[in-house]
Amino acid sequence: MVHRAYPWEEPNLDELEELCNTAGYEVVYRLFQRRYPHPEYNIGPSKLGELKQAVKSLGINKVIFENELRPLQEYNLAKELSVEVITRLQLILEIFTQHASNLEAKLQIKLAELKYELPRAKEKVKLAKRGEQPGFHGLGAYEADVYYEEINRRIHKLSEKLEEIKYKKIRANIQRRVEGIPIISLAGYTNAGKTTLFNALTSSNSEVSPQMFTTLSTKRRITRIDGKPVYVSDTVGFIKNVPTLLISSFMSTLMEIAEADLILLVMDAAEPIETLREKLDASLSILRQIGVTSTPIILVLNKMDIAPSTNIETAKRELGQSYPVIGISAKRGDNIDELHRLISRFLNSFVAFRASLAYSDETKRLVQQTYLRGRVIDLQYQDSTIEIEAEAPLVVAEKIRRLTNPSGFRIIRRDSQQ
Ligand SMILES: Nc1nc2c(ncn2[C@@H]2O[C@H](COP(=O)(O)OP(=O)(O)O)[C@@H](O)[C@H]2O)c(=O)[nH]1
Ligand SMILES: [Mg+2]
Repeated sequence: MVHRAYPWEEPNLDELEELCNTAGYEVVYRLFQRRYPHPEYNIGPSKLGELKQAVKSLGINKVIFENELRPLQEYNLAKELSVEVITRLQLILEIFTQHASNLEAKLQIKLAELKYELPRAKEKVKLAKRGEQPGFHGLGAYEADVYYEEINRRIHKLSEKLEEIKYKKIRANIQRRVEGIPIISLAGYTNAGKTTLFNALTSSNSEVSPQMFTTLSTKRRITRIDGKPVYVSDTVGFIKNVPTLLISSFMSTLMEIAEADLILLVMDAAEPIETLREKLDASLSILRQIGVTSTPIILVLNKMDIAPSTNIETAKRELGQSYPVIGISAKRGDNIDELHRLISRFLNSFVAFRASLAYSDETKRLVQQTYLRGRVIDLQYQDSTIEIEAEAPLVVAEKIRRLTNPSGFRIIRRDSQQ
């Protein structure tokens, strides 16, 4: 990994390493340099010498730059180092690709790749004509303008296709609802322990990072919680400072979280409490952006085995009012049974409630869900609200509670097991 920073910038190699691990790479060498970008190599020539040495002696097969590189720099580096050189942006694209679970996300990622390539296309072809290098294979056979036009044409085609599939996506969603198996999504920052928890919950033994290829296994498995089938889905981690070009593909890769019946927001409780607070705020804001307005959320404070107990206590005190909070160690299996019970309570218990809901599409959907999955006792359309009395699974009732203001929701009876 390489980070060439301006004199006023701080090293960002720790974060880059987390991303490398998530993508399935093992990091064996770090290089940091403060200087203005060198026109030919980005890093300075003497640092290039050090890097070249390291690539040889450690048998490195890919070099990842924190910085964006111009095609000329990318070409020169690949030529000097004889290995592929990619940037943070391309690394993030690899992570998205591993996690893209639906057609729309896959196309969004392809689109981002092409948009990244377009302004670089002509120069890359010209460079490739000087001789093939890692990352520049085959390009030399093109004419620069032809290659550019080809990419441009594919961008337009993809954009059209993305419009088309919006409708299909809605149908797929309905199909799953009919199937009626609830989905639990694991959300949270990279490195929080989502994959470890995914494995603990589905008790499978697929590898977890930092080993290679963690993320290549299936991201959604069916398992049983309290005897009933549920889908558990290991989603792409939240990433700090996603490059603007990648926002759409990031959002659509995350979109499967919005389909969930229950979200486990996994936090690394071993981090300083300030970081925890910041990441939690950022996580909730990302969830809102992808349309999670009413889905129930359980806060899972992971790495309890190494976290200061004050962190867990503080989080429980500060957040216990708004969310169920549970401390676990996914790695050691501590409190996993507790978590099972908590999940089961959300998925399997029924509550009877009265609620007063403002008219909206979301309201309509929730009333429909209450009809499908619960029992509506009384329903009245008022001028500006729908008054509903019903019995429904806690996940549905919780959605309704989160849509109403505190005075508009009242539980009549809870824990009537079905
Ligand atoms: N000490 C400790 N480490 C953990 C725990 N859960 C996960 N880890 C480690 O944290 C790192 C990231 O875990 P991973 O599941 O890949 O995180 P993800 O990026 O959220 O999927 C790995 O090195 C795990 O072994 C835990 O409960 N305790
Ligand atoms: Mg993971």
